[in-house]
Amino acid sequence: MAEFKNHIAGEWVDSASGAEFERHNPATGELIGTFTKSNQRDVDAAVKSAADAFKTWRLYPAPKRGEILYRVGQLLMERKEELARQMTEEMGKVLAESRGDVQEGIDMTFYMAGEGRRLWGQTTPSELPNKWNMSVRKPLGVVGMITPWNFPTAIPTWKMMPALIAGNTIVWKPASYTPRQAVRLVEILEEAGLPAGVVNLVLGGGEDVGDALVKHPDVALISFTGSTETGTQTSVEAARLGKRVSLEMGGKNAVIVMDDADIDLAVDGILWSAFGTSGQRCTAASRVVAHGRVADDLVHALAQRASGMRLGSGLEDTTDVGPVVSRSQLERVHSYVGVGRDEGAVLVTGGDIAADGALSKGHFHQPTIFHNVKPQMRIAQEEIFGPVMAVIPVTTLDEAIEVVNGVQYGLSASIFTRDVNKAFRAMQDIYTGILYVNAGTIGAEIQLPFGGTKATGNGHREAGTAALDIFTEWQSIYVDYSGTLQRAQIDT
Ligand code: UN1
Repeated sequence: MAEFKNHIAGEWVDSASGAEFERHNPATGELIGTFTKSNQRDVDAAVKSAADAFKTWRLYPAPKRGEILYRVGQLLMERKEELARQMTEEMGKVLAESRGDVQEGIDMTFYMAGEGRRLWGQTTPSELPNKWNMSVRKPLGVVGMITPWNFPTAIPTWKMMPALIAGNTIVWKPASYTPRQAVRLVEILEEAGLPAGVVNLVLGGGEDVGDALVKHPDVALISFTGSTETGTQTSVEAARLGKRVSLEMGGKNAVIVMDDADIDLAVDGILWSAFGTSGQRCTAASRVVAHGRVADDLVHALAQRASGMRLGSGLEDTTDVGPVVSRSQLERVHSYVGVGRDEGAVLVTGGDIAADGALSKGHFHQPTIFHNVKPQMRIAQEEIFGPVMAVIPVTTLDEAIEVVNGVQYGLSASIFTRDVNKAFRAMQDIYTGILYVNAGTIGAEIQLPFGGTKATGNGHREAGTAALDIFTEWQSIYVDYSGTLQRAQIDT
């Protein structure tokens, strides 16, 4: 029997097939645990449980739903350190960043708990006498959540908390690289008093579980974070069933460094954005668009610092960069070094898989920087999702903005400049969902909308109150208390 199980209708249960999968620590190869491996039958049971729970949860007063979420936030706070350590063991990022991930989950949980006492609609005047007009937010029903491994606590809370506060119920398929962290969050929900069946957890792979969830006719909405390829497929499948889909997908985020920038600050911001989480954030900076007058000096400073970064287990205080999540991801990341070389970019630091001593047990890649990259090269166009960065020299701000916008994605971008006019030009002309001035591309806060343009998303935004637009439908209500038939647009 698997150590970690599904959670359906308030019970921890093995999958219908009894199959299992394992997860290993990406830094050491040690076994994290055995997990039940689900298929369509488990999804069917979980959707049924969520649909049953919806009948009562939707009528539970929203402030009371909020009280449960406050308790969830409290438990997350109490267990922050333990959760962060387990996260680092499971997916590799350094401990300080895992703490940040849990903190982001705490912030989102408290933020949405507060929405339980708002969830505002509108009241408007009516064009007719003795008539009342208002709009209210309604839940959709059963929400299917498909979440990634790079933010195993934060991203699930971005979806779960707004969905719950609005009165939806959930079937959740977490990434199969981070199932333990998902189990931990569901344990906390249960402890906080969330009624049985309101959140159901189904562990397993995308082909078995994700696909069944997307195709299930009783799932009203799919909220997905992952690759553009899978997201697009999800959208096509869901369209056939007329279900709502919210997608957060790839990025190819760029930092502009102008010739008037504070270069030391830019170096700090770029390294943090490119190599934090081993480059495995959707918001990671994988392109630096540098003004020609400062490009060489900037690259020199970046290379010097990057080559001194220490690889290792994220649990060690001395580690700057942890492993990437898996062997296949390591191979994929490394293949881009070959691509960059073949395209004629100049490799200035890194470029290799790191396997000295204890590193041989894990999936480590050196922080890697290419210089003199052309905007159309594959390493400047495709999402690598690892510690590989491309520096593209340009001569003007116009050219820099054109390069930033010249990719299929549009999540995050940043500009380092001391010239307020250039900063405002960038804010006006860069077409991304998130933009930073004099900071890197990562570190979005939970109270503003999160998401991107073009192939990064499909128009929805998570976080902030914008998230409520994903997880609710508007109902417009007209109450006529005149006692006579009043005809709108006719009797006015
Ligand atoms: C992600 O990589 O998918 O803005 C999320 C950031 C974090 C969230 C990243 N707050 O970098």
